Amino acid sequence: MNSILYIFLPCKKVYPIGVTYLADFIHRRKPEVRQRILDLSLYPDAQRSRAVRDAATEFKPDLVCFSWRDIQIFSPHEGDSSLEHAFNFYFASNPLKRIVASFAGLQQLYRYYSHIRAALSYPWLIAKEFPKAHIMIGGGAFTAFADQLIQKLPEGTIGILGEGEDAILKVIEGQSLENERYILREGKTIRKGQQGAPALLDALTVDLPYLTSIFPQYQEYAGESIGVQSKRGCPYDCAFCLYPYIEGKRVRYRPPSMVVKDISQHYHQWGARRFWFTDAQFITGKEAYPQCTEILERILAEKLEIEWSGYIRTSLITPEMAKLMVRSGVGDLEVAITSGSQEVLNNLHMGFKLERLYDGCRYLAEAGFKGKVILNYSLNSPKETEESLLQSVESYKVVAAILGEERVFPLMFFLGIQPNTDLEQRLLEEGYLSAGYNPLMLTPTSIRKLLYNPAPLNSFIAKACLRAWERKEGSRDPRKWTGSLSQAPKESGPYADKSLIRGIEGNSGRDALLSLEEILRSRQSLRAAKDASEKSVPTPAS
Ligand code: B12
Ligand code: SF4
Repeated sequence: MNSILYIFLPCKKVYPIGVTYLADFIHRRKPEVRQRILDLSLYPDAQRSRAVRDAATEFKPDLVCFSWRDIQIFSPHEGDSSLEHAFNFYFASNPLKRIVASFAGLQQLYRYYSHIRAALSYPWLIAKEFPKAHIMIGGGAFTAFADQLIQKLPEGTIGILGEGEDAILKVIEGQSLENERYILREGKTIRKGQQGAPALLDALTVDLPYLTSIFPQYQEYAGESIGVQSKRGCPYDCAFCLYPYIEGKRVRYRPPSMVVKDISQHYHQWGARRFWFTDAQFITGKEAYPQCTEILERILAEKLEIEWSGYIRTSLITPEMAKLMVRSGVGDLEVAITSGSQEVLNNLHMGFKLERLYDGCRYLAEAGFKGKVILNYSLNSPKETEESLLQSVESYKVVAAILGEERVFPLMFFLGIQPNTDLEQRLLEEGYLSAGYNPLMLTPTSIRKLLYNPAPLNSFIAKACLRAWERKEGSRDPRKWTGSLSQAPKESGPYADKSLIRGIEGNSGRDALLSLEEILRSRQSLRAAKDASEKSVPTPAS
């Protein structure tokens, strides 16, 4: 095989880092292979089929590699209006609101299914109109839902779970895929492979001039946050998280010099100033300190005036790391505190102590951190009680006291149940989910289950959220954004995940937590009053 066309399936605009790494890897091993990248997100819906057809006609690929990043539409967080509609539909006391929400929900369901149908139509277009081309597919969304999606793809499509470098190389060299995580449908039979030793990342660095030549749409990403991967794998076990399933538990590091070379090339050649470490976790543990430290030191030494972010375990930030982070341009951070109760955290196997998380925030504050912190709470996790909910409210107050209230934005990020996670397994065992359920099939009942917020705490958590969202509707937080948020052009939004901005702009998460506190306290006083009156009623024995 001598030519590969990579097609990044449409999603909200985000730099298609996965396909750039794949194309770069193949180019280093097989420079004679012609390659092209087509990013469908940059076309309006109606022009996408045509863009696929034109690219395939002109480029005549032997292999078409589809990259499917996102499927999720019903996001479990308040930055996405679907959560609000779902809560209104299930919990609003005003019937009119329920009706309005049901229409909005139907529209969203329609968009969700159309999005999946459209994404599937492009591999079918290739299979029908270019039958000689081989088809492969991979990416985060494909990995998450491979069992379901492979059934809907043309027969013979080679699906790859997780990283794809070695698998694509093997396909173009005509080698067996037995040691790769492939999935393939032959009629009604599904064949799967197990990955042998995962690739080491010691030689991975992007040849930017080459990439520029095969990705003519790159200019669209000039002002956007560019993804850079510094390691693969996460050793933790957080019950709801799919990342170790996608990337593996063993952490593989890229040499810091190569990571910073990537950043520096994008900085000097494309003018990029904002970067996102796409690692499942930037600081995976104490073993990662030398690599993380060297990356940040090199950013400083090369005088790269950038702003960067990524998923960071605040509990692992030391005073030295905090100083380096701030000096090298750390921007806004998203911190998954999840709960203010250590017991709830332990039950989810989160592997950190709240006290260490607070310490990390303290070190950041002492180092002069000026960004925003989005504090994700997954209220109503297993083992949640009224008391633990109050501890979550307290934990927000602690972080706000350390970093300053104007910097801390709690966000209600309910647990979304994902396939192949420990949480899914537990809920199947408990009978909350039924065996063989289809995670892509959304109905009012399944959405209610998959946005994990079970009884008995569900109704007043929903009430607190709805109360807060209602109050903030149309209103904007008067405070000016700082850090990355103020520097980006208005229409594109600064933070890499734009949907989250909606949640933090009105700081409705803070309101939701405070409303929850109010509701819980009034329940407590009602209970206390009831207990007191019961005690004061004379009984025959007294
Ligand atoms: C970093 C990250 C983000 C960052 C991105 C920042 C940036 N500027 O890039 C932020 C925080 C913004 C983000 C946001 C979201 N994300 Co995100 N994100 C990730 C994360 C952790 C890494 C993705 C990444 O870039 N990896 C590094 C690159 C190199 O890997 P890659 O792109 O996956 O490509 C490799 C393989 O997938 C494979 N591959 C890719 N394509 C192909 C094609 C072929 C043919 C083959 C063979 C292989 C192959 O090979 C590549 C190289 O090895 C993943 C989880 C994970 N650990 O993978 C989730 C993940 C991709 N995100 C996910 C989602 C849902 C989202 C959101 C939609 C969440 C939301 N509801 O708001 C948003 C919106 C994204 C958007 N389009 O704007 C889901 C997607 C699965 C799903 N349910 O659809 C994931 C898998 C997390 C999860 N829930 O499990 N995300
Ligand atoms: S939530 Fe973060 S630390 Fe936990 S397993 Fe997932 S990536 Fe790792």
